[in-house]
Amino acid sequence: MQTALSPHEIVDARGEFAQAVLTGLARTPRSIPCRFFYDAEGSALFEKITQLEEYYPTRAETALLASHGAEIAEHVGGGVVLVEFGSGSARKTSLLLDALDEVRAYIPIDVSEASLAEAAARLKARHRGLTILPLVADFTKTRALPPVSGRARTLGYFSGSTIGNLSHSAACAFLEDAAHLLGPDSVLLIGVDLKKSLDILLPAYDDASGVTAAFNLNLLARINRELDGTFDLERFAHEAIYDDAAGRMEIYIVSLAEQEASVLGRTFAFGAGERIHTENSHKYAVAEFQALARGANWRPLKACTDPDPLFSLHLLGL
Ligand code: SAH
Ligand code: AVI
Repeated sequence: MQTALSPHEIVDARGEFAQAVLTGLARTPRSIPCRFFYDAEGSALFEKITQLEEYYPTRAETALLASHGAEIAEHVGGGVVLVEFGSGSARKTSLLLDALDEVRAYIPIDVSEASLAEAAARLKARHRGLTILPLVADFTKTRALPPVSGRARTLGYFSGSTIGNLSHSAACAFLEDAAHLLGPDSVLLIGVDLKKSLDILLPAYDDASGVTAAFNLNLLARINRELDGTFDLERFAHEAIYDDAAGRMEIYIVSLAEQEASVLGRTFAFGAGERIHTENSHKYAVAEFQALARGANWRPLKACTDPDPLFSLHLLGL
């Protein structure tokens, strides 16, 4: 198993982060792509989010996998290669691995090298004999998978409603690319968060103990650590709002005062109340997501939701 980045890749990754931050802070309105949340610290904070009382998606998807795993496995058949996009801690994946009959190989794809290494070690111990081929990569740009000997059907798994962090057009492009990556006859299982009341949504993205705020503000801390940033974290705050027309949660970092901060020697001025947009989290009704999938040439095979309903699991075929 090889997950360590080469020195060149480390320079490239830092260069990509630097470029995204410098261009994102220079544009109006300011924004930085949410995939940069996930350094080792950000991945650990996301893990804490998944355990919060207010953050229902992880609990709801886990319950759906526990109750529908056998049915999903029956649909998919035995001997598959399992490819997971944005695998993170891959805790839910164990439920899928338990349900599936004979998994030829498991290929987790994630930008967080720390998450991949930790998850691979845990799954290796928990699922003896499982071949794990981790890929440190951006799942929107992955065009080839590590080779697995012999022909096998591929099952893609995109959990946690991470697809909701993409715009509708980026989600559609992702689904089209995934069809090519996974190959003919593949199936795709996607966890998708549902539209719901603000009483539930807002606390899920602005919890009482401030873990989501720390997760969001870690982006500034990461800039300070990796890009010689001078952000004073005490003078910025977390903001989470729901945009009804767009059907999404929007996450911002708000400047609490008129101030300046520099990144790699470049200085940026912030007015009091000025925001940096750091994340969108789109919510989809079941039929809305099925229409998006059809638009990307995937056929909805099955969809299930929990009784509340809070969350959905979609099985798509080609
Ligand atoms: N699937 C897990 C983790 C969700 S958090 C769960 O449901 O709990 C989102 C994960 O996707 C993180 O591990 C993050 O590092 C990864 N990620 C985000 N954007 C990515 C991208 N563009 N390419 C690859 N991984 C990405
Ligand atoms: C990973 N992703 C699906 C999470 C979400 O719910 O959009 C990230 C997150 N942002 C704030 N809390 C959780």
